[in-house]
Amino acid sequence: MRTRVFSGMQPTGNLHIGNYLGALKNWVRIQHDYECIFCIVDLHAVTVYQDPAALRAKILEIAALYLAAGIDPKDCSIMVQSAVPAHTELSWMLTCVTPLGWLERMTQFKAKSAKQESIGSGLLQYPVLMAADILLYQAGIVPVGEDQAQHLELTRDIAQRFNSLYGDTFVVPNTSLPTVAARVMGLDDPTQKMSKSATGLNHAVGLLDPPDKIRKTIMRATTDSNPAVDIPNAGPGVINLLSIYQAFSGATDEEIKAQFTGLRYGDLKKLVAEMVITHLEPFQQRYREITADPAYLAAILREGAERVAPIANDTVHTVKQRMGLYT
Ligand code: ATP
Ligand code: LTN
Repeated sequence: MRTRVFSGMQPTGNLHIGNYLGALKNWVRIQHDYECIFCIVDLHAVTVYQDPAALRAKILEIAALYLAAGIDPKDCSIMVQSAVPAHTELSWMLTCVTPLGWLERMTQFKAKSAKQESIGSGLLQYPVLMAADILLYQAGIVPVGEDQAQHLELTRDIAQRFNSLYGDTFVVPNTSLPTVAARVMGLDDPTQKMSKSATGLNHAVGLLDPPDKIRKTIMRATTDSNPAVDIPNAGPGVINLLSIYQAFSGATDEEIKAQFTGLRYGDLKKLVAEMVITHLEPFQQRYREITADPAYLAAILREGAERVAPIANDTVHTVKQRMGLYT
């Protein structure tokens, strides 16, 4: 049996090049080597309030973006989390083996709860639901960006704790991070992770941004007070631009050093902008084609859910038996 891969994205905000380089690009790279499930995690999205009509539209947008990036629905399952009720069911069982202290320590919880006036308890439970997503399918590999590494460690801890309490039940998954651009930083502030919930005008390059907007955002990116690229002494803004270029181009560290050392920042930004635009143009073309056929998209999501539901239901059944629940 091929090792199973599971990963997902929240249908919130606009997907950006951080989501692409940190996660989506790697999904496409490994999709034929493993049995892959790529999820749109709408139940995670509602841990903070979402406008219902906007959420419904976003779910389809994310599915179309997965396909536009090159995910092959013949070989991979693309599915919406809430279409498979086993996610919520397993989440409860895992909640009961997860100490509160483990959840309160999560940096994403601390950061997101600091921004809200009133915190829904779903925000605290968020990583348990994520563990359920992964453990439900006995996934061995989870390709994500670096910001999710702590949640993956927690998933491993929850799996191990369940296994030691109730007997070997779950595969303990491994995290797979990209070697370049595992954490793309905000272009307006390279000390902050590029994030779809950030509001700054020049913060992110959206995957659906038109070329002019991409050029503008990158040309305005924060650098440092040096005039030109000097790699060992470059500040975080310059390093960020170089790694965006490297991840899109596939160049080695040596090639990047040779190409960019001594280049003025204005010229560096022009090259980065053109590299990003060259990659996003065909992607955006495919996106337009896919969204022109909503029935096709709906069929893919239905097939995805139908394909994975038996695996998920099987795991829930085993977990119930192990815990002594009524089956
Ligand atoms: P939000 O800011 O709304 O929490 P996000 O931009 O972090 O959203 P998610 O849906 O949480 O996006 O993440 C989807 C995937 O993209 C995850 O695998 C995550 O690790 C990855 N990712 C998100 N931001 C970045 C980034 N700046 N650099 C690299 N990978 C990222
Ligand atoms: N929390 C993740 C999204 C997510 C996920 C998952 C990623 C939910 N369930 C399971 C990998 C595996 C995020 O990127 N914010």
